Amino acid sequence: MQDSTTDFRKLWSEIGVDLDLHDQLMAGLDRVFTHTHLWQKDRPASMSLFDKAFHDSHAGRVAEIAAYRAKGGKSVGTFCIYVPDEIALAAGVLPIPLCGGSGWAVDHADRMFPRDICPLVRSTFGMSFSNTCPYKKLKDFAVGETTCDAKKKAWDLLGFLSLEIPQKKNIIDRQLWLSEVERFRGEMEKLSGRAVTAEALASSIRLVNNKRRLLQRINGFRKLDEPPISGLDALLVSQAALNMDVEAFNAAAGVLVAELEERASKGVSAYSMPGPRVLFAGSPSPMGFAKTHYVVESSGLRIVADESCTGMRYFRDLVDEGASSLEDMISAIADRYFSIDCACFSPNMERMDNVAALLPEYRVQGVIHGILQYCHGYDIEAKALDKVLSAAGVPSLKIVADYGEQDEEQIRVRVEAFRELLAVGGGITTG
Ligand code: BJ8
Repeated sequence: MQDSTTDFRKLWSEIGVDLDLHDQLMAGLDRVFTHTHLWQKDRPASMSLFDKAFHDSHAGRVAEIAAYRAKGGKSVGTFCIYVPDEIALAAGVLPIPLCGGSGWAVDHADRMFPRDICPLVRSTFGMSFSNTCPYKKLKDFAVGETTCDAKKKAWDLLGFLSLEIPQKKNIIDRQLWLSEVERFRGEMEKLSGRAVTAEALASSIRLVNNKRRLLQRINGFRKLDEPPISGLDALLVSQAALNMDVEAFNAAAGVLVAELEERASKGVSAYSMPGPRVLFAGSPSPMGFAKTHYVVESSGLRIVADESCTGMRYFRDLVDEGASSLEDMISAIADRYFSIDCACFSPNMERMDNVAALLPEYRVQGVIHGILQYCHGYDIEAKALDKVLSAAGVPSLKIVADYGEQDEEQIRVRVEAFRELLAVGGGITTG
């Protein structure tokens, strides 16, 4: 243990990490993880693989990427699930999702960014500015995107490439998006010096599709009366899916699927108490942030589905594997990513339809709008979603949260009142 810890310190130091501040960051992440996840009884044994992935995100995974680069490989930092991993992988470039989930890092963004922007952006850049992000010097390139204002203005300041995500879904928007996907391919080829071939792209499409299929299977178990995996653990799996090497993730997810099958066949539940079934809808919860899930589930509700980018929005749709030419594969990738229903779209009717379909599928009794503070897209869109929910007789509760822990008990009071409302079959919205 001592040796491997020492090795990581050497590596962190070589890649410019501030060791003292990084120790503070890691202590904070460990403490929060223990608080939010390890109170649960009856977790699947194979969740230890994902607990390890959480801790490895600043250690083993960093060493893997450093080793890849030492052999001449390249990597690209990304901040959104619109960036097509399949293309980067086919060019031999490792994508590294860099969205921050650490509350500790948030204040470190203040020297460049205003305070009234979302904690995801502040945490990401707080880690970078404090030199506690081990990926800062391990990335050869960074690609942002024009989703929300906070992000697109950040890329301007930092000089990152920014993919233009259309804000509407008309034919002209799809054409624009296809040209942006092509531009991304060109950038990845330039970075690696390797052309994307049809063979390499077909293989990366299958690999990433398999990851999404495994996530679909894992989350499918949450439809059961007694889900064998909690919402908190399903979130951790989705967070790990974004950080781990794809093949390593698929192997770990396969082990978890086998265990969940067995637990399901024996009726083993992840929950020790009965509780209402709720859907979590809204902003993403990057690795390190699980406050809202923690408060909701430790208050006796069961999150049976996540409609977010750390949930279904990431794995619901696959790339069509039927194409054989490179051009058709790129087009299939553009289509798949264009179907993402982020709140940056206007109007965003696909999201309304997708949520409406989830209600009967997961037998949802209530919806938690999980909104990150200052995430105006999801915050305002909660109103439109509430119309859909009210038509279906499903009540909702909106929780706007930052990454701090100080408001947990205030949130708990509101969640417990919502649980009582669901217990008596109430049908009002408590935004
Ligand atoms: S596709 S949700 S990953 S943009 S939380 S930075 S939206 S203010 S992360 Fe996102 Fe892509 Fe959309 Fe998904 Fe802005 Fe909101 Fe902050 Fe956000």
